[in-house]
Amino acid sequence: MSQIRQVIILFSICLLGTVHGQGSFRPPSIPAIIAILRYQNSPCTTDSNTPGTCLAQNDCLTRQGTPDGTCASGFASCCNFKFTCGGRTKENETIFVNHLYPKTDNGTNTCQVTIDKQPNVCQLRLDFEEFSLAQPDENGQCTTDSFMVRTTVGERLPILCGDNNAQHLYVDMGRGSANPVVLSVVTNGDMIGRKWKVKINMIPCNNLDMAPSGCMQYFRSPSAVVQSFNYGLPMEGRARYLSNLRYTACVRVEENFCSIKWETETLGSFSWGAPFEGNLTARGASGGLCNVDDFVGIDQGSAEGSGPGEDRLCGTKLLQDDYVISRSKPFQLKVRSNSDQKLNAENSQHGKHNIETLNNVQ
Ligand SMILES: [Ca+2]
Repeated sequence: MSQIRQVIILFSICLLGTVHGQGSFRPPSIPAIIAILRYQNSPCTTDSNTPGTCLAQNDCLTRQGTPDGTCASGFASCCNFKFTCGGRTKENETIFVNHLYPKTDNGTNTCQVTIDKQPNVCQLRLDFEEFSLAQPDENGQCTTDSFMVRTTVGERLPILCGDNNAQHLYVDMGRGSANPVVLSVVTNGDMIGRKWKVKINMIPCNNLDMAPSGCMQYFRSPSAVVQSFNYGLPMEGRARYLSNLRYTACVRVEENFCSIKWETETLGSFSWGAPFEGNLTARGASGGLCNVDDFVGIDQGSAEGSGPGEDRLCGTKLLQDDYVISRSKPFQLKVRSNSDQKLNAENSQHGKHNIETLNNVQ
């Protein structure tokens, strides 16, 4: 079979040589033949910066792909099999993009793809390499645009919108279930151009890469930046973060590490729920004071890293010095927001942005 394909590729190249050579037949050089035979069907990167397959141009078109850049030292096409609206896959590392990617899409549309479950796959990891949808409304809800994950097992995942570049999600696929996971992006109106590029990784059951149960986000390095969805600069009269959130971000506990320090990257990069204290010298609130609105949960959190600490933090600062130390394992950050964003919007709250570092404290 592969020999037949090689013959077809060589024939295609000869034909192209004839056309471009304006009638004078120029056989491909020996290095060209070697390059084509060596690289055909191998992975390449398209000009759109997505994974492609190296094929002779005619072969790419026959297989419903789009030639998008070159490979095999320029003798063949990097064939782009774009996975977009209406697609269905069971392949690892598939990349879901908007219809016109790398250009933006606008208008009203529903774009849906289906990921079939393989028997040995238990989780998906979705990496938002690019993600730009309309901002949430004044209630913090994704009413203009929304990104949804539908699954029949595990926790319900939040509906997302706004800017979420570099964010990720873990999706539970269950062990026995054969039900697929459906990703859908619903957009409304022509106000903005939308763009997304979501890498879909399939994680085998019992694999070390699996996120612990209940962790919708999982950070596996000793230091990482943990942002709320749609984190960004404050917007006057709008809350950037989403309402109705209930999820947990987890950090892997490294060997011999006893505590975790959650620290804001810059002063004022934490603003989550009442009280709305504009004075940065003021203390952030904790404990029962946070029950009235949105909060983040860190078990046994305190500035000293000792004692019972607090498990709920809120306001415009993390405790008194914008950091919290916790010795409670596993290392988790629970994120909660209610359905009422009126006061959050009036105070232009923008979310949370933490750098976490681990301390090797005995
Ligand atoms: Ca709220």
